[in-house]
Amino acid sequence: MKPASFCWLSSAVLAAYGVLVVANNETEEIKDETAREACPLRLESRGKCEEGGECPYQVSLPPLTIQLPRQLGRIEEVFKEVQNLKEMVNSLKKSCQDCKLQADDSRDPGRNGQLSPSPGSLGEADDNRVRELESEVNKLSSDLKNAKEEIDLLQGRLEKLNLVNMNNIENYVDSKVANLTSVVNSLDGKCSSKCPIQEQIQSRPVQHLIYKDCSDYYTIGKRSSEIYRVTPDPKNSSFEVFCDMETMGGGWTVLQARLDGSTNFTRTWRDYKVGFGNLRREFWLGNDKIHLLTKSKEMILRIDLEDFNGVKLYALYDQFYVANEFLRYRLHIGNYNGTAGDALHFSKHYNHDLKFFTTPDRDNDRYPSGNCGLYYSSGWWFDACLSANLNGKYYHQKYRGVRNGIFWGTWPGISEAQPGGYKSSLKEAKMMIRPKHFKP
Ligand SMILES: *[C@@H]1O[C@H](CO)[C@@H](O)[C@H](O)[C@H]1NC(C)=O
Ligand SMILES: *[C@@H]1O[C@H](CO)[C@@H](O)[C@H](O)[C@H]1NC(C)=O
Ligand SMILES: *[C@@H]1O[C@H](CO)[C@@H](O)[C@H](O)[C@H]1NC(C)=O
Ligand SMILES: *[C@@H]1O[C@H](CO)[C@@H](O)[C@H](O)[C@H]1NC(C)=O
Ligand SMILES: *[C@@H]1O[C@H](CO)[C@@H](O)[C@H](O)[C@H]1NC(C)=O
Ligand SMILES: [Ca+2]
Repeated sequence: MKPASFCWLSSAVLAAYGVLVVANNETEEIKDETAREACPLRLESRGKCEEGGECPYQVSLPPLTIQLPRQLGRIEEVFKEVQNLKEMVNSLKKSCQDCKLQADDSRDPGRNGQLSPSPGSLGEADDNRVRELESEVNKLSSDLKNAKEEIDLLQGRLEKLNLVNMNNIENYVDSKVANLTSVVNSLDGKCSSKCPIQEQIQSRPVQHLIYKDCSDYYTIGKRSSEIYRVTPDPKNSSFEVFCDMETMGGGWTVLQARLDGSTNFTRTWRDYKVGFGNLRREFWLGNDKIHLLTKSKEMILRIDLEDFNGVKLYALYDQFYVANEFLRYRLHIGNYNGTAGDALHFSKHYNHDLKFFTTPDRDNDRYPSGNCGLYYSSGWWFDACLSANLNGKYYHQKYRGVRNGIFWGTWPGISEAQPGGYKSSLKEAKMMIRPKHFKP
């Protein structure tokens, strides 16, 4: 199943980006395990600059064959290669210009009587050739960039598709087991004193149950908001989470909570990966755990927010998925509903959907000249940079300077200028998820 999807993806990409010249037989190329890494462009220095003559560097570009590696993860390397090519062409251009200047310098009248072709015109020809090359490489580079973005997207979808299929079966088995437990639990209540064999039945199945998230605890009758142990992926470890069994019917697994500034959220990639804080107060559950929870079932996200005036609003997204670490915990978020406004899709330029996770020590954002995580003291799915940042600094009152507080860009009045340039931060924030098809 896996190889088939790979091939489908590869040929889809190859078909879509036919601009790239693919060597010989496409199908053979796809099967080829080893992606060629050699740089197809050769830049050769041919000794010293000839007097007033041609540029001593030679580029051999054709047949300009760029191979899309079979392993999609390698596309990034190819992209880098093309960047290198581009830089090489740039430096080539520079050295040709230098060469031309040198040539001009050495064109002293009477220095020697040799009749040489006008260096000026030759230099221009060189320039033109280089410019052509440059634009070709630029085009190639942007094609490849598009391909890369498309692949990232497809890869995310593919990952989910596979999981959906796999989880259909897992969910079916799990729901059967959950049903069994609830039956056992209800039996349990009925025959408390009699039934000598009852104790045997009582404890056994419960031990073997797998609770993937808080909604499973809700299903077996748990109604108190508490810490529970969940196992979203039976092949992976189990861990503790805080379950909200009250909001909108309950069954919510809480991913993040802010309420009093007791936990510092300016943290490293490693900290955001494994999680930090206190599950009963302020915490980040951890990106690996969030990934496991969101790949286990189709999840919806609820965000509850409160400001210092006691205004409480919420945002609901009908899909929420966080990719794995290899895909830099990319965020996938669905349609909005709620009262707080859709700050995660604020505008075309501020959109947190499909963005990678960035921390002060790991820059995956879309801001080219700096690290949004460092600037805004947070780990988040930064764009360039933000219209929402729920992991910002905790401020107990209004603050000035960089807007690095807990921020939701569609909060009523948030963008209105305040006297003295003060900004307000949110007082409480909470992010939690629940299976899409869960009915409390
Ligand atoms: C090219 O691919 C086709 C289809 O898979 C295959 O039948 C053919 O043998 C290949 N040709 C070469 C030269 O490898
Ligand atoms: C458990 O399964 C039985 C039989 O399939 C069904 O009648 C019952 O409603 C189920 N209970 C729950 C809690 O899903
Ligand atoms: C939070 O941690 C960061 C990084 O370790 C540190 O620079 C900052 O001072 C801490 N903030 C508080 C309020 O302790
Ligand atoms: C468990 O999940 C983590 C986080 O996604 C992953 O890195 C790890 O490889 C998984 N382990 C197993 C045994 O699947
Ligand atoms: C948003 O939620 C409300 C309340 O649950 C519901 O009535 C409404 O249809 C939803 N709107 C959309 C667009 O889903
Ligand atoms: Ca950056």
